[in-house]
Amino acid sequence: MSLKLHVFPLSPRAFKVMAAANHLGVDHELCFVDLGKGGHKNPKFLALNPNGKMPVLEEDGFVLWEANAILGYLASKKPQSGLMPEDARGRADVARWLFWDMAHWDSTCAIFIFERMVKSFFTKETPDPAEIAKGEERFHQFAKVLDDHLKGRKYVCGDKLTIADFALAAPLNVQETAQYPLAPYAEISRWYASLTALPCWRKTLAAKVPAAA
Ligand SMILES: N[C@@H](CCC(=O)N[C@@H](CS)C(=O)NCC(=O)O)C(=O)O
Repeated sequence: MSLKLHVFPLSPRAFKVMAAANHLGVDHELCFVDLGKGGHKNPKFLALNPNGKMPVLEEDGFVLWEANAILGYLASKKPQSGLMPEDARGRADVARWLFWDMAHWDSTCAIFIFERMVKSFFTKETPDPAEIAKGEERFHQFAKVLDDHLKGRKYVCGDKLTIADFALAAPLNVQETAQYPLAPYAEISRWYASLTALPCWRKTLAAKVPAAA
């Protein structure tokens, strides 16, 4: 198969690209990057992404890293899907939320994921209360923006599902363990529940971890 996704599937950043590929019906092969065993630090992987981070897309010599860029590339393969709108304002709206994700949301969720999941998974360290406090302050700042925005909208960019939904909702898959302070944000919970009903979401959550590449 010519399109490969190099992923550590437990990560929301991997999930978003895997789920979008499944939703779009883009044929792909999953290549397991074992972060626990330094699979992102070996020369073969660093030749794909010198940042030493997954996910990475590889297709016939074309290599793309940054999950949200990968989302855009996958959507461009199936324009009829509407995951990336065709009009300029629609595209700008999606871009806005992808940039917002990278500027604010992803890194805020990552604090909880690192403190409450990565540490216990890899180093058995306990969460740092100062980091959690910083995460909570930032989470309330940005979750309120997203929650207010979702009022009256089915999806982040309106009535239609777009890659912005995949980008922003993926970290919520691990909400039970990450324990984001989500309780006040009913619109986010309503929107996230609608995404978990998508067949691609369920299929991707159930995906088995592939063998190491
Ligand atoms: N902005 C990048 C972040 C990628 C990233 O940080 N991936 C993490 C896992 S979620 C990783 O590979 N970390 C390995 C490391 O930093 O050592 C994206 O969205 O693709």
